[in-house]
Amino acid sequence: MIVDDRLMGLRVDAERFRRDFEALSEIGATGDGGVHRPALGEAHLAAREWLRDRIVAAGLEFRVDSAGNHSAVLRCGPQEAPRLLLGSHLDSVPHGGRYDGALGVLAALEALRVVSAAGVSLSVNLEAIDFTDEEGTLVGLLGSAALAGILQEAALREPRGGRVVLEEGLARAGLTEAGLFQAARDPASLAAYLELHIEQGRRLVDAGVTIGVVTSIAGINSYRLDFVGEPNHAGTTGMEDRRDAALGAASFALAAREVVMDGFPDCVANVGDMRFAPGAFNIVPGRVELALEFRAQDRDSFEHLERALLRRAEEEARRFGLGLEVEWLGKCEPTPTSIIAQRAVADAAASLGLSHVALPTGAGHDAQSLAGICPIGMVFVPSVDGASHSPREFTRWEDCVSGANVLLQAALRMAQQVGAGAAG
Ligand code: HGY
Ligand code: MN
Ligand code: MN
Repeated sequence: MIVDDRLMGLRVDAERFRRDFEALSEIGATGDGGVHRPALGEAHLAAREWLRDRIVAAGLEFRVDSAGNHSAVLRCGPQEAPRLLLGSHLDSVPHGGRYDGALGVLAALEALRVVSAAGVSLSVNLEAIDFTDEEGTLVGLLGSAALAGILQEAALREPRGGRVVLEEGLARAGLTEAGLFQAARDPASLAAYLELHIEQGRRLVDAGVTIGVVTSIAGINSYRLDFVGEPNHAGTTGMEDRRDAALGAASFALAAREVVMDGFPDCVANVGDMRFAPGAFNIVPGRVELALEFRAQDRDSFEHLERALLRRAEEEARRFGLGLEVEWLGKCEPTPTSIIAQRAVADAAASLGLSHVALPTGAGHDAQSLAGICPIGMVFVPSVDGASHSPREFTRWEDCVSGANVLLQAALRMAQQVGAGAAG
């Protein structure tokens, strides 16, 4: 992939990029190096306001769609040319890290500023985007699914974060459920989507490699499992007479790990929350609501693991004389990235003299939503210790700058592909 010399020489302004990153990391900061910016909460909305100010200050066109996705647009191509999207998400998990999502949004903004300042013309227009609720505080991949036109009504009926949190968040942000379904883009208007993200694992750091060329993104499936027993007096009910919902939930959490370790070595399962009801020291739990999520890189394992886990939940409930209520909360399928995007990322890394390796990711990303309507690609940079979704999340700044330069150079290669009519 030859990119003309002027474009080959473009680099991000590392100091400006760093100033943005440090300023953004202060919004929702938890004081221990992390951030707490759950989607459409006060801190997240403040981060979006800050982003809007940076977009306007850069002289870029600011846009918000009816799913709340915030964008900067640079019209560096013909009026009717498709948009090449670069982006990620500003929302975080509760008490998460300051790199997850934020790094990709700021690198996208920086890429547009560099191309704008260079005054170059491309065969595409560029858009830097911050997607709403990537993390699933509300639904998960909400803004990107809305933009891709794949958001399902069912996903809003029993969202992962619960109806109340969703309704409050939409109201706080001035969004409506109906509006979510009006954010879909015409696939012909999108040239491709590229995202810079921290790896959130330890493959790159263990291998001493700077850039990850993402080949596939894990499928994620979520269920709420309610183990139903009988509340009773914790002091006067004999141990044999109890229908203790906690026993079923606890034994299932252990069993889920066993199912994966024994039969699905490339998959993961997580019991991320358990809510006890009535929930008091002196009451035998009558009900335990358990949050189950599991992930796989291929559809076959994804389907078999789902059946194996649900079957085991039934067995553990029966074992303790409990009922089981199963609520499916939605999924996104295992998603390969586009070969042309992988090539553009690898070529960009090589042109910058950066070590790089192809790898799958166990984390979910907005790119999954867009895979059905345009070519998608992801650039990873190393996570020290593999830590993420935690204040311990850390990536060396020089790796952040390298990743942003790879994103920029990969975008220029993809733009050229579109111009040559190859990125179909
Ligand atoms: O959960 C994930 O994999 C992503 O960080 N949203
Ligand atoms: Mn993320
Ligand atoms: Mn995340």
